[in-house]
Amino acid sequence: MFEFPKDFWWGTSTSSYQVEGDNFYSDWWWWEKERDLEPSGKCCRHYELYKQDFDLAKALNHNAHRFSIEWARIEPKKGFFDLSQIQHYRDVVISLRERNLEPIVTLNHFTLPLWFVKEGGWLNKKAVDYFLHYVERVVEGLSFGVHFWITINEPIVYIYQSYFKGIWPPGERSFLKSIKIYKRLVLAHINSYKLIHRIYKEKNLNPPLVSIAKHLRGFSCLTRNPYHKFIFSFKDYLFNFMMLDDLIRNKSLDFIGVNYYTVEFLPKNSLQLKDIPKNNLGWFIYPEGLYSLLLKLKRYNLDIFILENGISTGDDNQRWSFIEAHLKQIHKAIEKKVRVIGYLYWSLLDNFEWEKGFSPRFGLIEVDYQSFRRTVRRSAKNFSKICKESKL
Ligand code: IFM
Repeated sequence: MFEFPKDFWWGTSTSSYQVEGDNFYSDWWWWEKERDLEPSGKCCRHYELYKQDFDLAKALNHNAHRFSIEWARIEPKKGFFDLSQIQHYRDVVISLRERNLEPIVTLNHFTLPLWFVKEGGWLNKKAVDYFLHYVERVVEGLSFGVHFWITINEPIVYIYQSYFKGIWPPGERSFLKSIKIYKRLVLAHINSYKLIHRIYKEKNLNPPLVSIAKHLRGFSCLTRNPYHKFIFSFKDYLFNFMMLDDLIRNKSLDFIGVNYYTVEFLPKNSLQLKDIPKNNLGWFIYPEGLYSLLLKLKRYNLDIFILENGISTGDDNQRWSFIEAHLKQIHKAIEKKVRVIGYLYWSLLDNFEWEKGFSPRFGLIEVDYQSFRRTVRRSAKNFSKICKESKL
């Protein structure tokens, strides 16, 4: 029996662009056409169907839900803030609260308003100011019901895909620009952190808890080869810990938000790898990697919130084993006094997986993209038992 703390947060994560539909003013809407990708279109129609989706989350015994705000809806044109959209997200927060689901709100989950990107995106010297104007409006509007804020989702993944590999908008491939963006995102986070805390203070609200969602990837070296070891410890630092160190040095994290999916092995042709299972996107399934990372995070002496962990698979039994195995590793870490406070599965619904379109199926709930009908998967029902009793 694996018992989790009584006040543990249990639930799922989503992001606006990946579920809402019709995000006309976002950079991705333009990018899909630019690169001839599968269009996100109506997506899961979650923008209209969110109450029905939250009913399902409540029925599945969740007590928390992470979602993101689409900046391009709030500010579709530079300097024009659409109050009806702020009202929409206020209603989302109210709906979650009515169902006893703790809202965990992400301010930026990869997508940006097209006007911002056309003005140079994060490379523009005024980018951080633009972001802060948006953050201020949203936090002013939603502070009444939100305690947990995530400023930026997976900043290093964003930099890698958008400025290094060039497969996400704006499609740049430049090491120098990647470094510039890194600095901008760090600044955007630190300033947002201060701004959010200031707004809560001015309103005499309890201090919020602010963090980022840090994608952590396991790096596991299967040889004693010192060159391999060096490469991996460097990658581990660059991808996993460099930004956390920067943000913690600047006292701008109230807890650590972790997204964990997979691990990289070296050497890539090792015979041992044939026994390690993969998801249907070819990512290794390696729950032990999460355990090692959690132990490494212990040095920061902060609470840790697993904000994403999930699998794309056509086999729902495999999804369930994935969840179970990761929860066991989290439990093991808690026994080692790592302060994990919650677990959110990615994702509540099947959704739009960026350049891969709709074929990956990450959801606890299946979405029929013709009828928009939702079907609760067996894994969701199994997970709901854990959420109810806080034990496995
Ligand atoms: O779908 C993404 C999400 O947007 C960010 N984290 C990883 C997920 C699965 O790839």
